[in-house]
Parts: sequence; C-alpha cells; structure tokens
Amino acid sequence: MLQAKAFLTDLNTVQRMYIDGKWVTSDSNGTRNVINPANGEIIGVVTEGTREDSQKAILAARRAFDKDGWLDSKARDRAALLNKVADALEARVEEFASLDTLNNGKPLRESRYDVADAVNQFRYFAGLCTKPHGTTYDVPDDMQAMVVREPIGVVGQIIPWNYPLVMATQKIAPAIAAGCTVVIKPAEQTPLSLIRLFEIIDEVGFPPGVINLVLGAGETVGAELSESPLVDKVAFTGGTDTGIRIMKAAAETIKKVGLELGGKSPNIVFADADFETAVDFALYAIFANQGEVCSAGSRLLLEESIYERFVAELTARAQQIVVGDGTDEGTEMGPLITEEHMNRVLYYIEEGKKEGATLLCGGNRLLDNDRDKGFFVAPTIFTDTKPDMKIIQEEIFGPVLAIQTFSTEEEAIELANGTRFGLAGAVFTTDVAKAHRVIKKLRAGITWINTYHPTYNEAPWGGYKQSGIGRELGTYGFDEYLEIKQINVNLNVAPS
Ligand code: TXE
Repeated sequence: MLQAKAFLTDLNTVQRMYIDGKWVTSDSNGTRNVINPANGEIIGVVTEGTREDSQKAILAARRAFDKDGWLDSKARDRAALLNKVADALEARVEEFASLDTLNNGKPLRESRYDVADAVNQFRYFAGLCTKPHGTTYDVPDDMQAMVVREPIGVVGQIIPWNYPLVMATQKIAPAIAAGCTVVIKPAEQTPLSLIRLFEIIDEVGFPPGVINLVLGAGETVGAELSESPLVDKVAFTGGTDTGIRIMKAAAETIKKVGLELGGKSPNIVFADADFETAVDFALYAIFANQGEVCSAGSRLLLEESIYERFVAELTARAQQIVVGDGTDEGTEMGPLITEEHMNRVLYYIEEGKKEGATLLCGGNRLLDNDRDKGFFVAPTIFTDTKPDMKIIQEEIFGPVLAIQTFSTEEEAIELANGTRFGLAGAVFTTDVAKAHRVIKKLRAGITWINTYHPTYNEAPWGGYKQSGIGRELGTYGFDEYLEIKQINVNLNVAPS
C-alpha cells in the first residue's frame, strides 16, 4: 500500500487536462476529488472540465488534422511515436499498475497485466500501420480502379472506469496508427492513470492537438464528443443505456459510432467437461476484476447431471476468495468502484432474493476488519433462477453469479441466447463437435471453448445484439478508424 501510494500526485496539486499540447485547468475552476474505493480516501484532485473545454479540445484536434499536417503524416513516423509511448510505459509498469489499483480497486496482479497489455497495444498498432492496405479492381473500362484507406478524422473517445488505462490505450493506439486525431475522456471516477499517460504522450513529441485529454462529467464533457459536428467518429465503452444516448446524439450528425457495451454472458458447462478446469474458469469468469467486466461470465449454465457436485465445489471455492485492498499482494478480489455502484449491485442481490432465487453464498457487503470504509461485496452465487429474473436478464457488473440448468444441448443454446446482450460466451466439453455446434449457435462476438476470458490484441473485440456496434483491436479494430475511398483513373487521357 505504502509503495503504491508513493506514485500518487500531491493532493495540493490540481491535476490538469491536456489540450492542444498544453496542460490546462478548466476556466470553471471546479475540481473533483478522486477516491480510492478500498477505503474511501481521497487520492487525487483533478480539474473539472466543461463542455467548453471539450469544444476547445475538438477545435485543436480538428486544426491538427485539417491544417497542421497530421493528415499527411507518414505511417512510419506515427509508428515511431507509438513505439516510444510503448517503451516509456513499459519502463513504468509498477507506477501505472499502482495507480489503476489505487483508483479502481482491482488487485495489483490484474493491473500489472493491464499495463503490459497496454504496452503491447501500442506496439501492435505501430506495426500494423506500416503494412499495406488498399485494393485494386479489374473493371470493364480502360480504367485503373483502386480503393485507398484514409483516416476518419477527429475521433472522440469515452472511457469507462473498469479498465482505466487499457480501455483508453486500445482506443488511442489504433486511432493514431490510422492517422486520426483524438479527444479522449476518462470516466470521472478513474482519471489518474490516463492523466499520467499524457505525461508520456507529451514527452515523446506528438504535434499539438493530435491527442487531447478532457476531464469531467459524461453528460457535458462526454456528450459534446458525441454531439459536436466537428467530430467524425465517437468510440465508447460503457453501459448500454449510455450507449443508446450516445448513438442517438451521434445520429444528428451521422457520426460514425463504435460502441462496446454491456453483457450477460453465458458460460455453458456440459457433464463431459473436465471438472476442475470448468470450476476454475467458472470462478475466474465472474470474479476477475470484481465482476466489473463487460464480458464477465455472469450466467453459469450447468448440465443437470453434474449440478450437485459442481455447485458444492464452486460455492466452497468462492468462499475462499481473498477479498481486500488490491494493493495487498495476496488480494484476489478488490472493492467495487463507488458506494453508488456497490448499492446498485446490492439492489440486484435483493431483487434476486425477492424474485425467489436461492442465495448459495455471499450476498452482503463486507464490513469487517479494515474493510469497513471500502465498497467490498462478498462473492455471491444464486441458483434456482428463472429466465425472466432480473439477475438473469440485467447486467449487474459485480461479483454476482446466477446459475441456470439445462438437460439438452438445444435448451442450453436457448437459455444462452435468452437476453438482449450478445457480447461473450463459453462452452466447456470434451466433445469437439458439440463445442463447435454450440458456439455456432451462440449469438455473441467473443467466444471460448474450455477456457474463459483470454483475449488478445491481435483479435477483434465486440458484441452482437445490444452489446455493441463495431469491433476494437486487431485488423478489424484498425479498420474502424479508416474511411474507404475509391479512385478511378482514366487510362485513355493523354497527359497534357
Ligand atoms: O457507466 P456509463 P456508469 C455498465 C455497468 C454499470 C453501468 C453504469 O452495468 O453498472 O454501466 O455505469 C461517460 N454522453 N458499464 O454509469 O454511464 C462517463 O462519463 C457521453 C459497463 O458508470 O456508461 C464515462 O466516461 N458520455 C461497462 C463513460 O461514459 C457519457 C463499463 C461510462 O459511463 C454520457 C462501465 C453521455 N450522456 C459500465 N454519460 C463495459 N461495457 O465495460 C456518461 N458518459
């Protein structure tokens, strides 16, 4: 804890935004306290931006793109800048991991993984942008017909609080690689690591206006990014209801949207699965990152014949999870992000009980020892659920697992697809053909067989149904920051 705290900025210093290559304080003179969810302590004070600050940042990004030459920047130069960011970030893993743990609550081992992932994102997209892209066509006239890819322009990026660093870097890196300019806003709860990343962005020498950081509320600073006619694309990760608002606002100016929204992902375990592997991953699927993961395996679908044995083992293991301050190396699960969010999770637990589900373990806030000032909720498992219950249909975004049972493959598929979401899903079985049959029917963008959660920067991330639009990461994610232009060259006109 002490070592992690050494990375914090002095509380007498108001941390600033980064607009047009300069560190600035909002004219509002307002500030916002940043809280450690493990103990409620103030760990930072940041300037509170306004809609006008967003507008200034958008104008700077527009100018950098349209007038100052970023549109003509060379892929090799952009790659060099991205690689410099990667190197600088890699040299400061402990610092960035500590900031995310202090600010978000997640265990240090998870934050360290996130920082490594962020480093890799800069390297991956640095590599990708110098590779060939574009196509030529054999057309019926005497014409050279081709398609080139060009940067979309100014991009607004809105970040959630569950992965404060890595959700930002997976948007910044492809946008810059593609040649866009960026205005990015962290969640108001978790700005610290992104502010620190801008120290690196400042050091490595991006031209003014190419990457801008705005801080403040979603309804003002964030809304401007989806509403402004000067922004060409808005990329958002967050709740589905906020995603709906952003898409409606973006429709007014036919802005491109990338939406990575909520989930209620099914984890299907057949009786022939390797038992220990399936139990391990069922726990990891829901309790990693306190369950504050869009792709969390929040519904466990168990084949009836293994139900008793599986639930006994799962419940025993869930109760052994070490819940505490993420900066303690032994901690396996941290606190929820805010008191408000904790109360939302506890509300769903109460609803589950009211609707008749059986609580197998957890279900309460943890207030003992030194956890009384933090927002800790015990690992919670419900069974005896019905498909229309809130705990089955709604994203809880906390350490709450709801079990459903099935007796046939068809029933498993029907239950798995029975929500408005379609982000992720997994199947555990030793029957390869069955695994593929089920995955083929699963209406979800991210799937696993005999594992849960591992994903890679090389592969596209995103959802079906109301879990989102578009993809992030990989070549598909890169394409989302590129426009498509056709060029037809008349080969019969003699040059004058
Ligand atoms: O998220 P919001 P909240 C889900 C999860 C959670 C629920 C609510 O179920 O319980 O959402 O969390 C910005 N225009 N997820 O309210 O509102 C906001 O400032 C533009 C799932 O904290 O989605 C922040 O930067 N921007 C999830 C970001 O949107 C707006 C991750 C996310 O906040 C805005 C987080 C507006 N009108 C929550 N309103 C995931 N899928 O990973 C807010 N914002």
